[in-house]
Amino acid sequence: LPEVPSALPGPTAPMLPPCPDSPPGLVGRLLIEFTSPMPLERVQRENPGVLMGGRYTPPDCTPAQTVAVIIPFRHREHHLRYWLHYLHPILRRQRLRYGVYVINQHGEDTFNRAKLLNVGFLEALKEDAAYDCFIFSDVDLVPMDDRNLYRCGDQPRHFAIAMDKFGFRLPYAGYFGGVSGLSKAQFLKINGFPNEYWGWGGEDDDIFNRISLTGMKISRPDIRIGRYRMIKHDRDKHNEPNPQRFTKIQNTKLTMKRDGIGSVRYQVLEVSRQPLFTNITVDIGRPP
Ligand code: UDH
Repeated sequence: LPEVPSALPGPTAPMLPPCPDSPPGLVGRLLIEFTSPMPLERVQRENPGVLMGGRYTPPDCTPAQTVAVIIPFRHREHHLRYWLHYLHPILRRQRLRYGVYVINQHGEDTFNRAKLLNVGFLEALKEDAAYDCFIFSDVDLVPMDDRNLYRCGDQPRHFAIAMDKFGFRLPYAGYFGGVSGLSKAQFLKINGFPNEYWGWGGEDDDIFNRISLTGMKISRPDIRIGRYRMIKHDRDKHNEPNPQRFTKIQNTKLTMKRDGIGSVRYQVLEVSRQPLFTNITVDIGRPP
């Protein structure tokens, strides 16, 4: 007699085994460079398995999590093409069920990275309530090793711990910038990210404070695995260093209760599903 499965698979969902903790097809250290031209058509051609809006589900296993990758964005199309070129194949090899959300700040007022990330959290959940892990990634950071798994764990995760621009080391012990990941529950526990850091700097330290103040600890990969290349660029217009950042990060304990995911105000201007990502253009206002 043929072996009969103990539970019969439904008509639409074939029964797949859980995805393995250590995906078998990883290659380890990767060669990352940003000199060859990277037309979007090429990136699309090379990633046929990615569905409209930048969604992917492994064909051969059922992942434990559904991951929303959130990218804060304005005027970095050139960087985004490299990011998509390198990250889609990596995330696929990591056997993730994921979607990529580019949160594009409308207009030319001062940039606000952390507020855009809050918007990304809420808008991704509107697209798919199944998201339970959120990876927040700058558009110019590409991991040099695919063993750096873009998943969430029992503590907030910092991925970009050894960037080339910092000599492949942490710049300081409490650094939480570049690429980080929080489960939905961890994100809500810290009331999300601050909305009141306009311009460059400090918001990642505020997030670090929120995590410490709620009794959580940062988890990090091995220093040999958490290596990143950053695409070299000049300082953007309208993202000048924020002179208030030093005093603001002294006050996280007071501000985090009122300023966060519970108080974010914005207006979505456009949601557009592209072949390799979902673009959400948003008006987040301007500094007071
Ligand atoms: N970002 C944009 N557009 C902007 C500003 C920021 O998309 O106009 C996003 C982007 O995802 C970027 C992230 O926000 O990766 C962080 O901003 P950043 O790259 O400016 O910050 P970083 O600390 O660089 O990487 C600071 C300026 C470095 C100048 C170096 C001159 N040699």
